[in-house]
Amino acid sequence: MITVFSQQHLLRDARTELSGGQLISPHECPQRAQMVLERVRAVGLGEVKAPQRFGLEPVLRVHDAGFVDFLSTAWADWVAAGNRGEAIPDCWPARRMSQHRPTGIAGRLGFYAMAAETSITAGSWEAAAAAADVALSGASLIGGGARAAFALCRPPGHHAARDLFGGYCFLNNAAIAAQHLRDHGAARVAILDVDFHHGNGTQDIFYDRSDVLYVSLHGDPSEEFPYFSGYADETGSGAGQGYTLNLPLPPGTAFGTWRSALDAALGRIRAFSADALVVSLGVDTFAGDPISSFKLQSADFTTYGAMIGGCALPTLFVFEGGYAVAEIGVNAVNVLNGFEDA
Ligand code: Q9C
Ligand code: ZN
Repeated sequence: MITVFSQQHLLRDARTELSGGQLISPHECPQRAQMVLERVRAVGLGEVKAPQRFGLEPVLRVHDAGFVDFLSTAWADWVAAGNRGEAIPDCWPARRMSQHRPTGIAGRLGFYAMAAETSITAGSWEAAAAAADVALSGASLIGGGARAAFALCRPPGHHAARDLFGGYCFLNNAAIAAQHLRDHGAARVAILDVDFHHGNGTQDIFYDRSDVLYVSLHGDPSEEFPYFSGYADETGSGAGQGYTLNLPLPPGTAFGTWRSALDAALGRIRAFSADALVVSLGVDTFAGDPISSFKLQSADFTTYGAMIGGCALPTLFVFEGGYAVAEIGVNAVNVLNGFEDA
């Protein structure tokens, strides 16, 4: 399968991540994508192509214009306001507070953030925009008849909602790709999110729609980030009722339990009779992941790739999380090899 990849991801290289009361070196680092690219080449997965440029129009099909404007100017505004460190929000529109959008940069940071670990830096916007182009290029390969494609993008996207960034995400690459498929002939698109974390952003974007099914396996939010989204009773609203399926799993879940949940997820996807499948491919379910608590082994990624291949749908893999950097390439590419051998 073709891999779409842009060197522009290197522009997202923050110095800080707020973690455990300290500013640490971010888990979501440039080396992640380089390791996956290296493995794609080592196993001869297929051609590696640069993305086409799509501009903002397909991004604005999914994201709020004020939010996109904020992301594209936040770093300049933060520096102009005299701040010396990276841009980190420190105040939110919490319960019973006003939902007015502030004018100053510190207020707008809190207004558009869903978490505080995703420092905004010089180049973050440019990298996020390139990641969306990578996902869109992958979508257009699928739309053009390819059986599968791999959008090797970073920063990741599934925590980014219509007007929220955080969880290492700025633009929702998978949602932008799914909407692009809808806008170019696919009547029904299924999204399968296998990242360890719940994709609150993707769920939110499609929550009231029946044309895009969202199905996620993830760490139970009562214990795991993003804490306030991903519960089993979130099933969609209005026309979208029944078109969101959350399968939260307890910390420590190993492959036996996880694959049963994947079977249930794939059953729902088959019943939906989608025209295309978008997989939010996070490999932070790996036993060695430093911020997650599932227990998948590297060989399990091959096994579940084959299970996804069994759906026989045109499939776009969009890269999301995974922070065990030494094993990230093997784990991600094992899914793709398992898929192709199915
Ligand atoms: N102290 C993705 O996998 N919380 N995002 C980390 C570590 C944020 C994960 C807590 C995790 C975000 C795309
Ligand atoms: Zn994750």
